[in-house]
Amino acid sequence: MGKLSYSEQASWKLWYDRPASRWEEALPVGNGRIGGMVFGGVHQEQIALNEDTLWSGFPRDPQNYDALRHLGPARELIFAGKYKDAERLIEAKMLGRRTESYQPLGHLRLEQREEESVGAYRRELDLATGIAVTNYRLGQAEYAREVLVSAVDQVLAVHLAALGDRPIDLAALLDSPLRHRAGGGSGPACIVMQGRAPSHIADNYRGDHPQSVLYEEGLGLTFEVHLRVLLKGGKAEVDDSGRLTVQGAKEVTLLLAAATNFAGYDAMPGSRGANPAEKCAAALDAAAKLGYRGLRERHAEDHRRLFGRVELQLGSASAAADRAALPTDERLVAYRSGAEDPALEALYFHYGRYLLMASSRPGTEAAHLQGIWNPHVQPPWNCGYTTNINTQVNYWPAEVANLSECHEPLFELIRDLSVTGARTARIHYGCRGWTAHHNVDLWRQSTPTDGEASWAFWPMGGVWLCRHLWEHYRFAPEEAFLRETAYPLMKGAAEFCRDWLVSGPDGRLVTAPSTSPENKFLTAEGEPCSVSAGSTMDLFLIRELLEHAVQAAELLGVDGEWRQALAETLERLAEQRIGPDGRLQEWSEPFAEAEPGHRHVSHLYGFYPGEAITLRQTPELAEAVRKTLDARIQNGGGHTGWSCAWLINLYARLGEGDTAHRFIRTLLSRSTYPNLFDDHPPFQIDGNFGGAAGIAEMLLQSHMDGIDLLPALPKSWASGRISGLRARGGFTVGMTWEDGCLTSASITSAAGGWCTVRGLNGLKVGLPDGSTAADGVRFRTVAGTSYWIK
Ligand code: FUC
Repeated sequence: MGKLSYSEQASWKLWYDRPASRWEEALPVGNGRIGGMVFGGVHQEQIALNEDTLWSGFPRDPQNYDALRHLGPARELIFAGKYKDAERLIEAKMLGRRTESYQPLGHLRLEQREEESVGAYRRELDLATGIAVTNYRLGQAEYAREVLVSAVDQVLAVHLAALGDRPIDLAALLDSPLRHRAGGGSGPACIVMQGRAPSHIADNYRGDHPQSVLYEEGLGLTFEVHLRVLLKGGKAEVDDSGRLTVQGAKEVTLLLAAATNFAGYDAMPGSRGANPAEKCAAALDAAAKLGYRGLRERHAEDHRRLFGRVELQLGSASAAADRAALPTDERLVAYRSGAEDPALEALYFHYGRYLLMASSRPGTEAAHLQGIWNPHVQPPWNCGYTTNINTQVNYWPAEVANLSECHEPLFELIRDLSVTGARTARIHYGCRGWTAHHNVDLWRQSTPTDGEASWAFWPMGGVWLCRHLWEHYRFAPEEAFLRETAYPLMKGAAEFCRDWLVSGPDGRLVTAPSTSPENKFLTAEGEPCSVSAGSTMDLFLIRELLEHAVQAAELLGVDGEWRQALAETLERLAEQRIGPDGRLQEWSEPFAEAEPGHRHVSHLYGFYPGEAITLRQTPELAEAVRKTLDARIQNGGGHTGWSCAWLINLYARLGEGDTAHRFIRTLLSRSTYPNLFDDHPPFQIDGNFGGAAGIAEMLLQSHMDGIDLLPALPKSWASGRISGLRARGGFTVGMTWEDGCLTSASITSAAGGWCTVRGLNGLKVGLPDGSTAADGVRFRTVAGTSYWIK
């Protein structure tokens, strides 16, 4: 990345003129594993901490050994049209236990002298460097405090410097809402906090209810947080309670390491040599040798390597600089009351990329409902992996927004689920292959949870997740990944689908019991019910996975007979239907919806993220999608953050840039906190990721056998430029546009192969032999070559 101009730098910052007064105003930092929420307080600073393996629970067997006995009877009830009875049977006999909860680690708290007045205050998060900075004046002295979490060196670092000759005096301490004790560590300048996570959380109230937080002896994870101080001048000491005081320093660096005794989803905590104390000490020893400057440099370089791949500017640079002069919370308020601010929308896109980098890096746990940031012992929805929409939305931007390696933790999760889910497939359903349901936790629970069938009974979680493996391969076509990682997992999930499908009354293959995530229809008696046969989403998911598995097997030249068997299953698989009202039916019957404005639009899966329906190849079905969307929205659909973000992506695929943009406005105005976190409500990070993916989808699509440039450009983004977006086939794309028209573009091929570009607006693709390719004309690319469009 070249040197940034001032306006560009400013447009990559969130900034505020006062400290955060609540968690949702604090600024997130993270390295995929350790997360911090920086409040930017002056006399009292707090950084809320997280570590991504700190969950309640321990490995146990969640299978319901009774479930299988009831599968046959449930199917009979469904095919006899007794849907409500089938639902009751499932809820009584075929479900499982709730998943565990992601836990907060605690706080690093800093205190500075209270007696002096504060001035010249500013706190910011620089997305381009991954550093949160708080500047302030206390009395006559100016202070600058920086916070970063290094992915290279696995520590959180706080650096405080005073300008002029004022010495720094401060106190630092660690605490946690979990059971813990803190005290001095080895050496005068160390604090160690040791604690335990609950062995089980029995209910997910919104808010903390201590009576359902269990600490059973010898069960549950333990954690350690170690803090070490490096000083320039002055002295430090720690008292028995673990309070560290620094006096008279010129510069202070606090290094914090955190770890748990997590030893894998399938091993008791502390086994396999997992030792959090050693891990923390090793990270701090190495970081202390580097010192703050060394750490900062290595962090900034690593951060820029990923973040700097994509640049987006919407609207003019001068307008962006004007808007960025306002504190981000005030800017959001102005936007909410109607101000045009394309640069804020671009900032939201960059923030989505930043958040993915900060919450999901190779070797870490995948990003869950809150990424890695969570202050609650009993978080909303356990802060888990909800795989009937939310977990997947988190990763929608991963490939297109050029953060392919941040996708990897999801693949590890899928790999684990293929193991636990093979038991569930066999024990719950008598099927081969593997399955996962709607909620997954650190322990890779693959069974249904307890609760209602409408959400808990959904054995399609693994099928949807497999789409991510195939997409990763399409964006970066590397055969080794396909052969070693993607294909075996896809094959197992496809194997489950084949066994799971049954012949319906008309002889076509359907799923039964089947639900359409979280929505209900009205039975003939007018009762809301979730269970029937062959929901549209199930059919889309299974068709897509089987087709991908066939293609993958062909590419790899393996499993000829099995491929044939899949092709036969595909022949017999039931199809989605258009209802009498012209909408895509959500269920196999044209049932009335119990909630016509439901937030899930599961039956549109085949349009986005799937591509069974496209504007060009199946225009009639695309029209049914449009009608379905219109009806949902008229009835209040899209009301949660992620649901609104899904609409952005769907309208982008419909080529309706202005409507997509209207939902960007809705997302930012209605579902966004001052720190730009998505407000589901409450905080849920999928809206951030889905929104970022939607912005990319408006500018570039590559799901229709070629690359579509600016397929859904709204009027409000009349001019702009982007570089570094990725397209399927291994291409990287840059574009500039003015007055709503493409003015130049470039396409770089990583893997060679054929390429077709559309949306050229009269421009041509220049080829190495001096000839050109026009809109929609296929040309062969050479790996490592860039093609200019002028
Ligand atoms: C599903 C969604 C909710 C929420 C929850 C975590 O249940 O329907 O809106 O996102 O997951």
